[in-house]
Amino acid sequence: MNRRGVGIIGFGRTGRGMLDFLLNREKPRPILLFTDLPVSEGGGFEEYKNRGVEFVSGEEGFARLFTMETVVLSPGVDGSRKRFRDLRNGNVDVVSELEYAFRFNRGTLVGVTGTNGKSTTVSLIHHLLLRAGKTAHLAGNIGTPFISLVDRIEDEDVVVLEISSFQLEEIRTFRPHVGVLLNLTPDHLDRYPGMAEYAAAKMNLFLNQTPHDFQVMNQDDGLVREVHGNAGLGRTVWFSRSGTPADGVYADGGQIVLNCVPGGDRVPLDTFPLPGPHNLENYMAAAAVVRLLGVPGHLIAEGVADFQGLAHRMENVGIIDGVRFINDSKATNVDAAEKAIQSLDGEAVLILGGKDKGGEFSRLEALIRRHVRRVLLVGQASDTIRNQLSGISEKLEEVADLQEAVDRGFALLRGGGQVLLAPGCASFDMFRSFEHRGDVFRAAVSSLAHRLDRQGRN
Ligand code: UMA
Repeated sequence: MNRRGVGIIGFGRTGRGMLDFLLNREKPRPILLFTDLPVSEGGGFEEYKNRGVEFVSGEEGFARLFTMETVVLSPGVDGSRKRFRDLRNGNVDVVSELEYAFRFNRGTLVGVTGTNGKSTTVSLIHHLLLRAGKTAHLAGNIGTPFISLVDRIEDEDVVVLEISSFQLEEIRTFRPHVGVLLNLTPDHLDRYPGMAEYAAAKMNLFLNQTPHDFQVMNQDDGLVREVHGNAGLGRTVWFSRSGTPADGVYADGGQIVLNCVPGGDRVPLDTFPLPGPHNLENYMAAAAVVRLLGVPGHLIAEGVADFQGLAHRMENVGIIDGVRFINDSKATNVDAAEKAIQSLDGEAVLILGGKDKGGEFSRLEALIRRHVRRVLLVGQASDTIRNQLSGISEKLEEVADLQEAVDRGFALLRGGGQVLLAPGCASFDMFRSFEHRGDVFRAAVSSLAHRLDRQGRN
């Protein structure tokens, strides 16, 4: 069969990024956009149609994909489903957007994966590279698809990619010069049969590396150490909070030792503004990456000191009468919620819940006992969480929404403490995204402040 054209599955950020790239540059014919979900008017739909994109759906639409040379999957689309296997068996080149974009890339690639801390780490790497005077781009799971900026990348540029396991599922040639695996804990078990499959997808990051490439990995994470043997040919640079890996990166006497380059280097620990042990790991990984890319220790030290952190990650959204409200809406799995709780200091109320992803909330029981006065449950997963935390049922209370959670948390802690939103769940039961959930939480805190203000004045 004479195959022609490119098919794209999904009309989200990835699908639109692909369409823009193809229409502006490659102009293959035809361009098919397939989606399972109804495509609403707007969002560029009419414009794309007018520029020649064919929108298809249903079995008939899917059959058209068998005539395509390449089919690009959006990350939210599960490529292990039978119909995608059939496409592959029909000799269609089925790839992820990451793989597709890589084929046009000219810059040096840094790819960061792991269950948690990816966004903070890529943002810090990006910040440190810019502060050191390099031209650096930030893309991937953090929001902008790689394909949307690949055309702007010059030979000397560095591209820092946040990469999810979904994006690594359909990889052929994709090869980051520096790959980072931050940690591996249960997540997305609604998509993968088990941890082995999830970890295997993550390990694709290192699949095509050569001995000139680097694998920056967390030595303190048992599962990372276990899967490390499958990590291809790149040189491993371990980082560790507790050990002193040879030729690696570790903490020593208030500094981070960067022995990943000949002669080594050191950067201070105390100027790094983000709290908690997990952020120390993110810092170590980021410092290792930029040092490997030639940024000297003194410039890393300068850059770290003015790094702002990110919205929705342990973000302080306000203090009302001594009660601090912390937005960690990005804690979309149990492990991330656990890390957030570990960073708490003093009296606390925790808001948990949302759309369950198969997480094991029972793991949090001991930690909650120690650090949390009351857990407020919100959203679809409330019953599941209640069942899993039955040993501490006296600490659990259900609320209808985030406004009630904020008001109740404040009432419980009058006099001082912290209300932490670290849901341990996806946001899609009540919100468009974790950002939307965090914004609603921030607005609920402002609303409480206004109401109290008015009461105070009356
Ligand atoms: N669709 C189908 N069939 C499906 C699923 C989706 O047709 O079975 C279509 C629908 O038309 C839908 C569209 O696909 O509108 C959406 O595609 P998508 O879910 O892949 O979302 P994008 O808008 O393309 O965003 C994706 C990432 N989303 C997911 O991985 C679910 C974004 O990560 C990423 O920022 C963006 O690409 C740019 O690279 C978000 C995310 O939730 C933040 N990531 C997960 C996480 O961090 O836990 C992995």
